[in-house]
Amino acid sequence: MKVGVIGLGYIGLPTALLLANAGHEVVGIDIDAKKVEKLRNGILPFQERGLEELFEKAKKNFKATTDYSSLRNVNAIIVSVPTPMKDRKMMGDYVFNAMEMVGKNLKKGQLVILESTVTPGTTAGKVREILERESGLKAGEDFLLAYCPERAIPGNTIYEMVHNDRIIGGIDEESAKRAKELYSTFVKGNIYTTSSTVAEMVKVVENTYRDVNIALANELAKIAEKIGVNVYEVIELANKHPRVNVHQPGIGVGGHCLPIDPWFLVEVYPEAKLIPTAREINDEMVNDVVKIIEKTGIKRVTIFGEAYKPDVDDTRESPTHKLRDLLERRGIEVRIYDPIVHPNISLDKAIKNSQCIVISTAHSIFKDLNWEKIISSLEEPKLIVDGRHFFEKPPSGALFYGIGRGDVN
Ligand code: SAJ
Repeated sequence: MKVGVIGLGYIGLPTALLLANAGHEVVGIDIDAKKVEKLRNGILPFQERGLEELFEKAKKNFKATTDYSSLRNVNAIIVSVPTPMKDRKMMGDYVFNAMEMVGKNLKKGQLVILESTVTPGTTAGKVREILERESGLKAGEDFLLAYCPERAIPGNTIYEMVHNDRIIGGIDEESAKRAKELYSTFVKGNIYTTSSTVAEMVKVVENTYRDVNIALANELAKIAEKIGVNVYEVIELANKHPRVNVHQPGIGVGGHCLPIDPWFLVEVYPEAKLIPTAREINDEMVNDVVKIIEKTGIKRVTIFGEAYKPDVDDTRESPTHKLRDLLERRGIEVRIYDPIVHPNISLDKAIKNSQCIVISTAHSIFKDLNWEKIISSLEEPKLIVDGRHFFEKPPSGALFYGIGRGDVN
C-alpha cells in the first residue's frame, strides 16, 4: 500500500520506517523543514535502538516531505503528532491542525488513523468533525477512521512496536478491520480490535495505571522511612505474590506520558480523586530531598541525571528540573551531570567544590564511576542523596539519605 505518516517523531518515524521495511511505499510528512532536510540527507533526528539499521533497510521505500498534497495518492494516512497538556487538559492543536490538512487532501476510500494519545472520545468527536467538514466526505461511508495508540517504551521502541500486542479502535468495524490489516504487515503481536473510544481510553489507562502504582510505591517509601525498613526489600518480597506488582519508588515521575496521560482521564471525569492524588504524591517526592539538603546547610549540589529515566537522552518533565528549581530558589548552587544528555560536560567540572550529590536518574554508566574518589573530592558536610535506589549499601565517607531507606537513613 501507499501510506502517508504525519509527524516524524519518536513514534511516527519508527512507524513510517517499519511500514516501509514491510514493503509499503511511505511518505513521511513533518512541519519541521530542518528535520525533513536531515532525513532526505540520510540523517536521523534522534537516537533510538535499531533505528539506524531500520532506516538503512527502509529508505528505498521512504521519502520525507513537508508537502501535504502528497497525501492525495496514498491509501492510508497515519497521524502521530504530539498532544501536550495545557492547564491539565489535552492541547489538541497539533492533532486538529494536522487533521485539517488531511481533510483538505482527503480522497474517497482512504483510511485515516490517529496514533497520538488523546482524551477519550476525540477520534469519533472532533477529529471526525474536522475531516468531514474539510473534505465534504462522510466518515464510515466515503472514508474510514481508526485509532491505534502506540505502546513502545522509549529506549526499546522498535522492538516493542513489532512485538507488543496492539489495540486498534474504529469508528466502525470496517475501519478497525482495515487498520488491523495495515498494522499486521509489521506487527507480530496480537492485534485486538474495538471502538475508537475504547482504544483511546485503553491507552491513557495503561500509563495512569503505572502512575497510580508508582504513587503507591512512593507512599510505601515514606512509611518505610518512618518505621525503619528498606522499602525496596518490602516491595521485592510483596511482589513474590503471584498477583502483586508494586512498582519502584523514586524521586519523581517524568517523561511525556505518565505525568500527562492521567489528566486526560480527569478531563472527562473531573470528580476523580485517586488519579489527581497520585499525581500529587509523585510530584511531591522531590520536596523531602530539598528538606534534607536544606537541613544540612548545604550550599552546592550536583544532580546526577537530567534524563527522565535511565539510559535515554529525553529530559521532558524530568524530576531533575523541579529539584533544580526548588534548590536554586533557596539560594543553593546547582549543577547537573548527565553524560548522555550533555556528553561534553566533564565529571570533574560538575562536582568541583560540590558538597552534595543527588542521584536523580540511575544511568547505567554511573555504576562504572569511582565513587570513593568522587566522595573524597566533595567538600564538607558531604551528603549523598539516592533518589533511585542506586546504592544497595550507603557509600562510606559521606552522610546518606535514600528514598525509602528507613533501614539506613
Ligand atoms: N518510574 C518510577 N518508578 C517505576 C517506573 C518508572 O518512578 O517503577 C519513573 C521513571 O523514572 C520515569 C517515569 O516514571 O521518570 C516514566 O517512566 P516509564 O518507564 O514508566 O515510562 P515511559 O514514560 O518511558 O513509557 C511509558 C510506557 N507505558 C507503559 O509502560 C504502560 C510506554 O509503554 C509508553 O509507550 C509510554 O509511556 C508512552 O509513550 O505513553
